[in-house]
Amino acid sequence: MREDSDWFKHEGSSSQVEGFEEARLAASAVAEECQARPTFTNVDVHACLEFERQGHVGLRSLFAAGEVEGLKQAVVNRFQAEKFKAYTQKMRLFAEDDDDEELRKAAQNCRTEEDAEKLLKTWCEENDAVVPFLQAFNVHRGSSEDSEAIMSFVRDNSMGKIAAELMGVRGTMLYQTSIFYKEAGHGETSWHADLATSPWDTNAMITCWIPLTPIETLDDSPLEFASGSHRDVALPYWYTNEGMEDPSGDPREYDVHNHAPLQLGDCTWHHGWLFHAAPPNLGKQDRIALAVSFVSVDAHVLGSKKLRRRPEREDMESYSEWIGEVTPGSPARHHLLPIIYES
Ligand SMILES: O=C(O)CCC(=O)C(=O)O
Ligand SMILES: [Fe+2]
Repeated sequence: MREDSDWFKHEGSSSQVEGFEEARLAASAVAEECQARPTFTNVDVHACLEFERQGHVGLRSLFAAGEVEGLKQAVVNRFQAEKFKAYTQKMRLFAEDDDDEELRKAAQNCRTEEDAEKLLKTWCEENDAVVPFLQAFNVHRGSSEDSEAIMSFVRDNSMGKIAAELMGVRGTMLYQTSIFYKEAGHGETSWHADLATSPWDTNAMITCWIPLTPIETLDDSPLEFASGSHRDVALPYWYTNEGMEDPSGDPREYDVHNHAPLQLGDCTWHHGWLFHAAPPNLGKQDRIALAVSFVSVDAHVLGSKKLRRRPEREDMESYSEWIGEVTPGSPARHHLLPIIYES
């Protein structure tokens, strides 16, 4: 045997041995310190890795079920208060998609919730359309008891910090809250990426989707995610909106994943560029969810120069109150975009 093949067994001098011992002690002190102060204080490192790779992660029992019951009550109350707006928002979108000036005017002239509901239902019947869901934005704003309960839920559960840890950013702003109210029989939520509808020039946006009714199976309309699509720069670069309509089909054939069953207290988090959708609500109950979206404190507001495209218009109501009061192309600072976590 050659002498140098035995190198790892050599005893070395006593000072070398002491050096190794010192290094070992130092390494174990670092390990202990890391255990005492882990980098990810709220989120397990595996969850961070899954989010990084797949663009989504399910966090089970993140919230206490009893607290979610309280949140549900506040959300339902806020939805009742915003229902008229939710009907007219849907009609505006249908009118835009179908270039239907008559519907746009009729929606504008509606004065009561009953009239708006009737107009939407009649239009859908006549046009063979199914309402996918009703949506109410920014239900955490305002000084009502219910808005304050929603805002407290976000803060008390350190949601801004969890968002920062999952995205790997130093801080987060609360961008929007959104109720998705899918009555029994309402249709599918089509494939989309949230950042395509938002006025942000960033990769750092995340949404926590909190089901407020139990989701047992696909029939209860959980979110479905095209795993890994948040990293697919080629998809939006080469394809038109129509070409990206179904990322689970040709040409991408993404793995489509959902996190059902989801109990009260469970939630899912998805990246702003991740394609996601939801099947129709075939269950017997209404399906209610609250989506809470965060962006990095360093996120820039989208400018208007040399853009390939502009944000799709679905979420315009959500940011119309502040978009004119921030500097395009700069980090966003506005009282309607509260910084809720900074390390
Ligand atoms: O609840 C839904 O059907 C859609 C939710 C969604 O798209 C979101 O939270 O980003
Ligand atoms: Fe979405």
